[in-house]
Amino acid sequence: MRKSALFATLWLALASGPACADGGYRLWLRYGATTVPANAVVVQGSSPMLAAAAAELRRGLPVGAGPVLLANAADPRVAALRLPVAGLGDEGYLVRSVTLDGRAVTLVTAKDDRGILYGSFALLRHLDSGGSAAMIDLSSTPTIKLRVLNHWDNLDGRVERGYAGQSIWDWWNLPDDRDPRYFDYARANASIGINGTVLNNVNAKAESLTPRYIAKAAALADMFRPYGIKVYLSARFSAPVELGGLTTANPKDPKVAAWWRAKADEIYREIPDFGGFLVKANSEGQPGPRDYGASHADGANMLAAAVRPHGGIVMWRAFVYADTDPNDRAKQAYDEFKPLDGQFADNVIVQVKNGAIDFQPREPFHPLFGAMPRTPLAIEFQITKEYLGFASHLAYLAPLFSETLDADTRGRGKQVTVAQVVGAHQLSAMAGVANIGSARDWSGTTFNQANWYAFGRLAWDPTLKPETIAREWAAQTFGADPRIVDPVVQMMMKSREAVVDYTGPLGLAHLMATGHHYGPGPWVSELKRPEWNPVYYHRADRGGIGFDRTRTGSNAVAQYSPAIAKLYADPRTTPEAELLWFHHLPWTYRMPSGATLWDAMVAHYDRGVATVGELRREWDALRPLVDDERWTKTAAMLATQEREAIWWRDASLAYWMSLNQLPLPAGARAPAHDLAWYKAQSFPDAPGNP
Ligand code: GCW
Repeated sequence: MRKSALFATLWLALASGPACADGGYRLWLRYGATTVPANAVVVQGSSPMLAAAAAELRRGLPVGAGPVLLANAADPRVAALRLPVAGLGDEGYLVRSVTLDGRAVTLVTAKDDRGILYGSFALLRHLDSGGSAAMIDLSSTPTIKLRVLNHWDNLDGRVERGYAGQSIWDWWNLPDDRDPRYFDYARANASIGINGTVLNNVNAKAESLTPRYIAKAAALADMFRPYGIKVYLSARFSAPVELGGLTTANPKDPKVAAWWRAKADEIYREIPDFGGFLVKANSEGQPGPRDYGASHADGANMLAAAVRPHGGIVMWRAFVYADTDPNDRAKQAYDEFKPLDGQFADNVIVQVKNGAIDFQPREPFHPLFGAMPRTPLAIEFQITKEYLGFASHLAYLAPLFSETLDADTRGRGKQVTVAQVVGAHQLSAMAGVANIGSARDWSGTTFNQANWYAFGRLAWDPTLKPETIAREWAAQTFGADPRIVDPVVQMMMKSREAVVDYTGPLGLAHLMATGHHYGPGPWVSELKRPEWNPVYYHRADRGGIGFDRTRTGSNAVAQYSPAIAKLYADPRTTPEAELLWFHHLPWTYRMPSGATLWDAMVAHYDRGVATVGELRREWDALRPLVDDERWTKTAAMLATQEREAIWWRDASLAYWMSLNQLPLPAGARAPAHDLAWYKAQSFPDAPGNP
């Protein structure tokens, strides 16, 4: 048996099976019970970060592995090896099997301690996902500089759109209680390259900027620092009024700017490496510069000036839309921000959601990507699944993330992907709305952990393939045995498309029930703001369905580059998956397959439900290979998902049929209840509601 195969077998025996059951607490870092001797890991130099890297290797290296040497690329012994380290950038690493002083060692090297930390985790990932312990040669530098989690955690412990328990931040008992869970949080994030975390909700309370809360944030920052993770805070724009007693928060008022400068100085005294502020302004009732007739750039630049002396940044969200604006909601952020291109200070990054509406199961890429060449744009994804079944549906999100990152912003011929737009500036960032909570397994089920994992991996390298990420996650999470990895990867890879199929196929979006966004509500039409109603988005009636965003409608297509706008302008050249996002079409419209639009829609709903049935059967077959706790919880979630997929299908079809008066295609099952029954369902206590 090869040495690596022996490791893998031993590893499997230790890492899987009921003896090691932990309810998923250890995430993908499921090291064996036996650790290598301390001298199997040698560190050249000393710093808290190097110590963290070495401790992780001692915790995680398979028995018999080593020796591993952690050393800076400038170390004379490393330099003498003439390794290809010149191309390594900040945080980049090289991990190589080398011979030093006649001895075989695994060298983890980099130009900075962060690189050594990430290289150590890369080595563990390599070994845990079945990689050989011999002839190791791993090297990578991240393309995106800031890889940041956004916690929508409120100070009272509730998490907006959180489905995995309460906030992991025990605000009340911080800063005294330094829960070991914070340390495991930092390890997990470092293992996938996440280097920043915004601790509080973008719907922010001014209190998070009071001395009491700054001290709490400082305690977390202290714990995260050895793992390379900076702390950021969401800032409420009106804080100078609420906390400072000023009569205005007008960014053009010198007293306001002075208040923020003093506040920034105060924060940096407690947290010297504080990352900066994240701001949701003039959006969904939040205060902002527009309240004073000032622009988003005025607001962002004023805050940026406050953190600039300390090296901080401002992440300013472009998620704005207003009921006073009669324009298509999908156009509003572009209309507001595009004219500001070039007006932002150089320590401001404008944070743009992946799509123009709101984290739907599928959206075309946001037209701002590619439209603001002089402004760094961060991309914001939602890791928590507000619109994809909360924590109880299996939806592996890497295909969704990659679909946007790989999208070409210019159209054929001159390819510039969204990922390239995001990576084009010195300041580059990818943000993910966290799905982490106090649940024992952090994310609500084991498979949700994969979305946290995939976010980090793609933020590090947006060109990684979703399947590659699924494979390495599955191997680390369940053991590197193809009998489990292959079927798990297969389940993951089809799961998101299934959710699209049973919630809103062919480019439909925003069809969910009110407030909590749980379950179907395509009929909802009575909410105060027009764009909060699903009927606003699907525009279905007797004759047809879909939102006309071409020249005859809102002309949102014109916000894309000419080549792309041209494709989207015609239903025949619009990708089928985005058809009804851009076009209002008759129910009888002929699809390329020859089927009518209506029949094709029903087929999608049916395929979605059928795929969830497959997921259940595939998971059932894996029972002997997964510990009871994780298997049982996932099986229960998949049963919920199947029930709810049927609910989504049936409720949606019952509603569409009430409009189009068309029969179901031959062989399609009638909805289980009438429309009135679906409309009467109510879930005031659904989790995650703000
Ligand atoms: O997705 C929507 C959510 C809100 C959220 C908002 C945002 C934090 O329904 O709960 O508020 O987006 O991104 O600001």
